[in-house]
Amino acid sequence: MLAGGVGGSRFVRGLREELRRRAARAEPRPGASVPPDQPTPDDQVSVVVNTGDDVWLAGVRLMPDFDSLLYALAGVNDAERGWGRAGESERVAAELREWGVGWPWFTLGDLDLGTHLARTSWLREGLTPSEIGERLQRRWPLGVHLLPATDTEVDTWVEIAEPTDDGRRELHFQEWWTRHRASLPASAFRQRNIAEARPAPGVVEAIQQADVVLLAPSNPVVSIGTITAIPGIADALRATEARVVGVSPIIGGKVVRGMADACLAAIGVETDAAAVARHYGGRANGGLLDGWLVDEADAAAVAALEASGLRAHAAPLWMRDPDTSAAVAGAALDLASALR
Ligand code: GDP
Ligand code: FO1
Ligand code: CA
Repeated sequence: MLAGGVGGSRFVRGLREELRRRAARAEPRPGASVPPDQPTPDDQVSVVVNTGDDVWLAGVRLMPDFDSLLYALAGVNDAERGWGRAGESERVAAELREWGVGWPWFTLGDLDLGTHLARTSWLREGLTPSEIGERLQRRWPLGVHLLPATDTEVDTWVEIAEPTDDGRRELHFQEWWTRHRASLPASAFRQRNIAEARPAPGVVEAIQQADVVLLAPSNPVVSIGTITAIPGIADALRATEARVVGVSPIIGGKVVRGMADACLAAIGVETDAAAVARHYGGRANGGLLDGWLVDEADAAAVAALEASGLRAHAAPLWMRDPDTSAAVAGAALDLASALR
């Protein structure tokens, strides 16, 4: 699976749940079934995680989407906020504000800072982000394997149409997204070092060896778009023998959560489930997708998508809880099976 933070977390948790249920159903012998609290084997699902949101701040390296997935799969996330740890405190952040270190509008929670300090310490010892990712996920039985998309720093910078009061035309994605809530019209997104970036070890192999590749209902521009901009990843998607199925993050012409519409507008793509599918493109025409899952509210788009050579299907796509999230993942797997 290719994934960003919030949409990615909900979908990955749904997929993990759906696979556990399918494994339990497939094992009819009493007493031998997979207990529901047992994780599926870690090598069954590989999640290729967006690294474009990553940033150096207050001397530490943040990997927000990786951490969102890590915390959500471990069950230690702040579900309401969508980022950071549950039961978080902010004593260090208050001190950093007093010192004028970091961004006053960006809070590094105390528990979360532990992760950033560990990561930064390991980076200084010479470990790569993907090696560090292995260490971080060893702490909890996640039931899936998380892989940063690349070990190269590819932080996303946003070119804004009008300069800021202090004359800047480019902001780090986190400043544009968090401080300005994506309200400054953007003219372009650029990932630093993207031309020199290489997929992290295991990423291309995971895509090549997959039974199914799923594009989570994540931000098509700054989450999925950053992953597929890493040289080698789009080629691996086009070449894999697996079916590639995407899940729409847009329902009824609106983003479900967040501000992805501001990102789509900047690259001239309508906030519309079918428009995002056309943006990804069909593999038959050099694009990325074999199949596209839309919400039932967008069922009218299915026929037109199919006429354009992409297999599409409508199913409920709101992920509110474990059941609805598992159902979305199940619908994506079913669509992939129907395409074989
Ligand atoms: P981020 O990194 O935190 O921005 O999260 P992602 O990139 O993984 O996903 C953001 C996208 O998830 C948004 O554009 C939302 O529209 C989408 N999303 C969030 N919740 C749902 C849901 O319940 N269903 C669907 N289909 N999409 C969702
Ligand atoms: N989002 C906010 O809206 N405000 C914050 O202060 C904030 C802090 C933060 C710290 C660590 C981290 O991993 C994520 C954090 N986020 C915060 C979320 C993050 O800015 C974005 O929502 C994602 O990068 C977009 O996916
Ligand atoms: Ca993100």
